[in-house]
Amino acid sequence: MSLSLYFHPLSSFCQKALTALYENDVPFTPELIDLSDPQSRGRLTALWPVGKFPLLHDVARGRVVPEASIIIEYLHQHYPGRTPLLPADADAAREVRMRDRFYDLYVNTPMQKIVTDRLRPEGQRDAFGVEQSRSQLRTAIDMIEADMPSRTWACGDGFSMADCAAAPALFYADMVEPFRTSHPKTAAYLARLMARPSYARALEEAGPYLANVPR
Ligand SMILES: N[C@@H](CCC(=O)N[C@@H](CS)C(=O)NCC(=O)O)C(=O)O
Repeated sequence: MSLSLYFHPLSSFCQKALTALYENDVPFTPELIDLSDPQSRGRLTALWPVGKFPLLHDVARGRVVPEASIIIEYLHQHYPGRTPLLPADADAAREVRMRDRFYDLYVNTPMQKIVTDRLRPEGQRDAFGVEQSRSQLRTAIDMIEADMPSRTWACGDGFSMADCAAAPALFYADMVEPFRTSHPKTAAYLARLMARPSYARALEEAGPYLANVPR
């Protein structure tokens, strides 16, 4: 098999890449990385010293592809399937990329800040940064709520890269800054994402690890 994905099932950015792979039934070898184990982490940093996952290794093409969005662009180009995760039309594709950035930068990133701060030792937490992230997350969720009534998926009727980004970002955002009661349209969108077989599979595989999310 040509493709290997270095990942952990609990990671939101890894779930984003997994959703894209599952959406088009792209075969790959799963390389599960435990970042707390130096040897396991070393398998990732040997290919990508930055040490962040997901990381795709295409052995046949001799390509190491980091960054979830870039992985999805790569899959779209070299391993296309029934769901075009980027539209052919350039304007529509730019809209997908914009919403993908929105979910990464203004939902996933602040959500991660809130979660990872809980892992810091007592006395080294960043209360100011966490409050900023909460505020950013609330603004983003308000924007999604205002936007969603007119759409099934992030950019309209077609499931795209932006939905791959939205699914794990919103799933974990709801754990740290619950919105299901206050933001019904966003909650309904998250329910659609969770019912989508590709994300449902990624979430099911994360199931055994979900208790490790710090609360
Ligand atoms: N910009 C990267 C972010 C990837 C990322 O932050 N991954 C997290 C897991 S969700 C990670 O590798 N964390 C490990 C670390 O920071 O040491 C992407 O879009 O793929």
